Amino acid sequence: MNISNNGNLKLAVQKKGRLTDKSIELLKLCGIDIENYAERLVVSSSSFPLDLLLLRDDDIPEYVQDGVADAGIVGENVIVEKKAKVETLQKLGFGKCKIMLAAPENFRFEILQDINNKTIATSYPNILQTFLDENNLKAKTIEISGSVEIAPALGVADLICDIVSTGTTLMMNKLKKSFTVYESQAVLVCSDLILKDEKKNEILTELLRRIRSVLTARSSKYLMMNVPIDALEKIEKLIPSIKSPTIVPLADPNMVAVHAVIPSDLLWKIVDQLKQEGASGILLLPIENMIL
Ligand code: PRT
Ligand code: ZN
Repeated sequence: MNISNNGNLKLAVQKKGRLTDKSIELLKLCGIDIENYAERLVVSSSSFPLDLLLLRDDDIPEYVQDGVADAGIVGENVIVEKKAKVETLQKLGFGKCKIMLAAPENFRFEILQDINNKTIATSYPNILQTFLDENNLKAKTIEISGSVEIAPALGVADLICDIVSTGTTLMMNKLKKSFTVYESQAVLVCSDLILKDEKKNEILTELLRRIRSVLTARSSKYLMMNVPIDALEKIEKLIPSIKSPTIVPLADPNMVAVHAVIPSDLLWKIVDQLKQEGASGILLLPIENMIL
């Protein structure tokens, strides 16, 4: 069957790069198996009506905008830079990075206005220009497609505006980061054209439902602990769980087991108070999925 009209949802993901493994892993957690994708441009899932299009990330916004792909997973930075007319459905919580201004150590950079009349090298001229306009700044921008961080050392630019994640690249090039121009993460986007196709819309809605379930599960943990019955009321107040906690009787009539779904970072904030109230045997377990 011709892949272009087999009725499957066409989802574009990055072929080989920082977003590839996390995109495939997310789909897997959604029950969408993709096999042998490394050497292929198009792969169909064996467990969901979806064809994966493996593309360079820079091409994804346009492919989705034009409806060649129905949806895509790509960095927000690329969508905004390409000014793509697509709909953002969901932030995905990976591929997080900042586009920042950074300057050589001897550049006096205290206030934003210090960049007025300076030259800035960047791979993101549109995002930078929007930032300059919004802040009433005037600087010259030079577009460079790779290794932006060496531009100041080459004398091509006074400073740079580039993606920063850990900051190691800047440090190695003796650049100091200063202002954040844009914050990005991977997002699921879709084409406006998909609205006309009822069947594909249904598949996309199901994909989005599964993705949201996985993301909710990721940000939650399953807490189990034993607590004295007398302390139950106080302990329940400490746990604003999604549903009221499950209380299970124990052999000791003065104790109960409490099970609750809690936000991942909550336990560390309340653990001392829980212990003070007599909680013991505290276990925190990962949740693989939460059906919404
Ligand atoms: O081949 P293709 O065109 O598909 O890939 P690519 O090389 O253009 O993109 P890739 O795989 O590098 O990045 C894909 C997306 O990941 C980006 O569009 C961002 O949304 C996101 N992302 C997250 C990053 C980073 N973190 C990141 N650190 N993209 C790039 N970097 C680079 C940055 O350009 C700089 O050179 O890493 C360096 C800085 O990293 P640190 O950790 O040293 O600060
Ligand atoms: Zn790219």
